[in-house]
Amino acid sequence: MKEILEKFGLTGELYGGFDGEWFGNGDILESYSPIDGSLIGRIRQADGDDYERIVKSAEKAFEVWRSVPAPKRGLLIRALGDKLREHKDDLGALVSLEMGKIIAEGKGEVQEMIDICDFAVGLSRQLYGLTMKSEREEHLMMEQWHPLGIVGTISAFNFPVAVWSWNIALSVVCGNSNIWKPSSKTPLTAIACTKLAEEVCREMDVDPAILSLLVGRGRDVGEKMLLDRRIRLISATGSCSMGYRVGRIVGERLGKTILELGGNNAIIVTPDADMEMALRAILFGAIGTTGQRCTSTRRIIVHKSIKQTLVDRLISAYKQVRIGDPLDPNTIMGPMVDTGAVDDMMNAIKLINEQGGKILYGGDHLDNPGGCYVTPCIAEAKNEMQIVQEETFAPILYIIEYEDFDEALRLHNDVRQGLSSSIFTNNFLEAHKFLSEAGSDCGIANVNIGTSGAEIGGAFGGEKETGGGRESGSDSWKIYMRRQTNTLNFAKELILAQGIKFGE
Ligand code: UN1
Repeated sequence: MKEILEKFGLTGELYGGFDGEWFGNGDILESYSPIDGSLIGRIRQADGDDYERIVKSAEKAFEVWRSVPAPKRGLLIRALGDKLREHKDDLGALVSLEMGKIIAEGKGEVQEMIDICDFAVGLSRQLYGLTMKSEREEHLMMEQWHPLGIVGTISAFNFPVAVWSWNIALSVVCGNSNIWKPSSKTPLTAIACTKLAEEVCREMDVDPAILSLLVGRGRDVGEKMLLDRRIRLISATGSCSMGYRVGRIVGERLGKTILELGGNNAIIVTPDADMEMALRAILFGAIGTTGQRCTSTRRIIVHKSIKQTLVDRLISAYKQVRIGDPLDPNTIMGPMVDTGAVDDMMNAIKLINEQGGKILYGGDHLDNPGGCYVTPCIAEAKNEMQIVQEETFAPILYIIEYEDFDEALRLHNDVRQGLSSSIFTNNFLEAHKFLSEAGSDCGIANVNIGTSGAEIGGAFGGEKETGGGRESGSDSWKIYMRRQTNTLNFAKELILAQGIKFGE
């Protein structure tokens, strides 16, 4: 453990503020590893005055950065991608150490960072606008995409490094300055990433304030970010209740938002499914990251005729899950992020029983050091149960049965969230219906692939209470820029649109 921390210089008292220099005048934040509950870091957080300093530095850096040609901005992200390649294993291990996901997933998360960097480098030469035919003679219409200003990223503990990269890799090539407020549960991984970004900026002679860091209390600095008109876009990942607040406060000042909120993701398993493949996908979706992905599989909507077989096979697979130290490559499921998360899971299990559900497997709190280990849970449930309607950020999987396909689709969409979804079927008609406008209402809909583990090339995000934001691939970059429509007159007279004659 010590070794990993030393590799990133994360020893002694650290500072949570960065604008080219490291500083902080707020309270101390302590970081504990969920592996055994040990203290792994002490950080002097940024306070309200520090916040002001960071915003001023970001504003100054933006004035220079916005005029650097985009393909040159791309070179910085190429160098960041290379730096991440070099540190993939160490950073992956640090993610495991601080938030508890297994090392394979920790490294996978860093790989997502590398992938989005590659994507953004190509993008830096493709920030295209359109040209339009003008209705007036000798006129040209076109649109340009300009940098926005300062972008704030508020990230959650579960993807403590990748969410930052999905935002900043695009935002930096789009020409913006960035301020990152990470989860208070994962400050060390944020400091490590910012140090790597600092090195890259220095090597390339770029003001590191374009990648500033703000480790601080939500009610001090987080609140200020939301209210601050100088922050043009807030990209926030977290719970739906957090998203309602962010959306309301930023919306009141007509700022832009990307909201990546809760999911309640289901897999429909039909009688025509490849059972083997479905089982593997369910296992990864429900247990991966100890059920703490926003894309985790929470509901299985299974046809009555195959329900018992699926449940029996799932239970025997769950029995094989090796639970323990996430840094041990043999472990399949690590701890939950903290004891508060375990309490939430135990409370949900109580509610499942009270609301008429039935625990079929697991859901126990294990007596390991640190107190963050549980057994994954399978429960028989009804879709309309209150607890099923909520996102419990834990490895709890609800089994819900259906009789006809339309009922399966209705149950599938009958939740307030709309992030990810999937169907396992080899029936062409069912697969297409699922992807049609009358099918899944989620931002992500898959066939014969689980709900989690999306590639960076697609736009990532969801509908309804998931918030409607999109980040990562496709044309998600557009929200990090402002669109300008230009009309150029090369006629020798002034011609008004709509054929208006004025004062002639
Ligand atoms: C999240 O849980 O916040 O699709 C993001 C996935 C990952 C991203 C998860 N690529 O599971």
